[in-house]
Amino acid sequence: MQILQTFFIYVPMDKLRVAIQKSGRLSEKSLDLLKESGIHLNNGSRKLKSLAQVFPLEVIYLRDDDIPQYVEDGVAHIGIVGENEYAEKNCDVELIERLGFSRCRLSLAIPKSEPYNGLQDLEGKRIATSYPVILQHYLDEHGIRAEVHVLSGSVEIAPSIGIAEAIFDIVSSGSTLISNGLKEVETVMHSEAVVIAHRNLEPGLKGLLADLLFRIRSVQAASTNRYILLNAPNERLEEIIEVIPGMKSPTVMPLAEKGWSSVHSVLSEKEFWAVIDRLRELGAQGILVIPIEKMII
Ligand code: PRT
Ligand code: ZN
Repeated sequence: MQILQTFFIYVPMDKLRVAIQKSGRLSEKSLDLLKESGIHLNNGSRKLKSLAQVFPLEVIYLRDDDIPQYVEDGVAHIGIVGENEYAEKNCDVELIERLGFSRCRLSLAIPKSEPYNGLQDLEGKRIATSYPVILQHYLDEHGIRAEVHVLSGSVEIAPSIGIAEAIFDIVSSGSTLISNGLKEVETVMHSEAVVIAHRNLEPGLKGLLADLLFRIRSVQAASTNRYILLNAPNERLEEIIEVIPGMKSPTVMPLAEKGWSSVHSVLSEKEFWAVIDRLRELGAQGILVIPIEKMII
């Protein structure tokens, strides 16, 4: 008697491993972005890692400073970090998407009372920073020789305690500089949260990354666009359509009242007020503006 044996070969499905900041300015927005992209994680309270429920993805929580190296090594396939951290660590990873949140800049600042006539004033000075690589690169590029003094935190107090004449640090609202008696003299780089990826992802992981990016872009497009509905007098319809061209072209439907149409379209947040003013000039009435949840382009 022949015994038929069936072998089940278990092939583990690829999971995209995403590194996000464990706790800090990037954490909440990074998690929100995943959530809005339909990625729900199955342990609410943050642990070292969590698994997504429907999408094959796993999140590992790390200090932001460590994320570029983990992505370069392939321990994480992608990561969400500040562009400043990506530039400072100078790891061999690919920047694949700018996310538009956690915006800040990296600037040089000196005591408010000091005169400033240009970068040459920093020649031979001590500059305190947590970003020595970006700073040194900038100084070299501009032919300035200064002493870079590396501090891991509280950089803004360096001039007042006499360990540096200038600082190079993250600035957002500028209030930290002001409250430490400093003034911003040069903006060296602008930064926002970015997605970085390992350079040699296998095809399966690349496919998952493409799916994730598609979702992220849909969320981002939705957040920067609004759905607009208005009533337009028919004699100005062509001009109104020119002002709000929409994704393909606006939807135009006749109103019950003769001589009027209802126009539906999509409007970018950037041009929002200028367009609304123009529409009112053209006789549009009953303008409604509605947030969009997802935008599949
Ligand atoms: O613990 P871990 O190492 O993970 O976190 P971290 O303490 O190194 O970083 P975190 O959470 O403070 O910041 C994470 C990222 O957020 C940074 O790398 C930036 O990309 C971005 N970001 C955006 C900022 C700020 N805005 C910001 N304002 N990071 C820091 N600041 C600090 C800055 O260091 C300075 O002390 O806020 C102060 C300046 O703010 P203003 O508003 O007073 O100008
Ligand atoms: Zn950090």
